[in-house]
Amino acid sequence: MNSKFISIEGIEGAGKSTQLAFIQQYLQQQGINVVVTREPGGTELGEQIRTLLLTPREEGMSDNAELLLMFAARAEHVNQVIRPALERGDWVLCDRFVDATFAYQGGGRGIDSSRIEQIANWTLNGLQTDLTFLFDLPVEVGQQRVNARQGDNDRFEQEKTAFFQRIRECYLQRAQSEPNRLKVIDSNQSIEQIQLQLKSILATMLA
Ligand code: Z5A
Repeated sequence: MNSKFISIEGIEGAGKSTQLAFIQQYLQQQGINVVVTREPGGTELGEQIRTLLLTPREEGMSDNAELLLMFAARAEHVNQVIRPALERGDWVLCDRFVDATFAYQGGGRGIDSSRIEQIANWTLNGLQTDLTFLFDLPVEVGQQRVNARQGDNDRFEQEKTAFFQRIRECYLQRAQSEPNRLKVIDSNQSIEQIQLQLKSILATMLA
């Protein structure tokens, strides 16, 4: 079986982390070697950049600095982890990839998507996911789930509802324009119902 690159996306609280373990386990049961990783992060440098990006800072961070840090972490991640794994024939399961940048820095922050596209072309050299699960749910539901968790909010979680609305819309638009790659999962269902849907999409991919 040829290697495949799968990512999972969604607004905060959409249930990505919850379903990541399920997808990993399902693929492993099919005899597939899966490399599980995340963005921003996935390498030593990338994890340091993640801390810079997520830690709230009094002086703030410019939108361009945020965008370029996302791609700096991603360039390292692609070179050190994702491409080598795909070349070995492993599958890669990544918690967020470039769709997140279009949604958060594009939709959320308002950076022109053509600028993001330029940097993506330059740093990724054509790499794109084979399949992306978009966990979709109303922003208020995601926020309630996140608020019910313990711990401080990170720099993104401190943003207002309108920011996440724009992100959700941008994700859904991308899914509409690339329906074969981006599969929308209604995440306002039970964990078990979602898993049935995931299983059916993965089984089709494996067939
Ligand atoms: N970011 C960016 O701006 N640009 C980029 O290019 C990239 C990232 C790559 C970190 O991402 C931040 O980086 C992110 C976007 C930005 N900021 N935000 N927001 P992250 O993925 O590490 O962080 P996150 O989105 O904040 O993850 P999260 O809050 O952990 O969400 P989640 O993984 O989707 O949710 P979860 O932990 O699986 O579930 C949340 C809670 O809901 C939990 O208590 C679950 O038990 C519960 N849950 C899950 N599913 C259900 C269902 N079906 N019903 C009821 N309850 C559920």
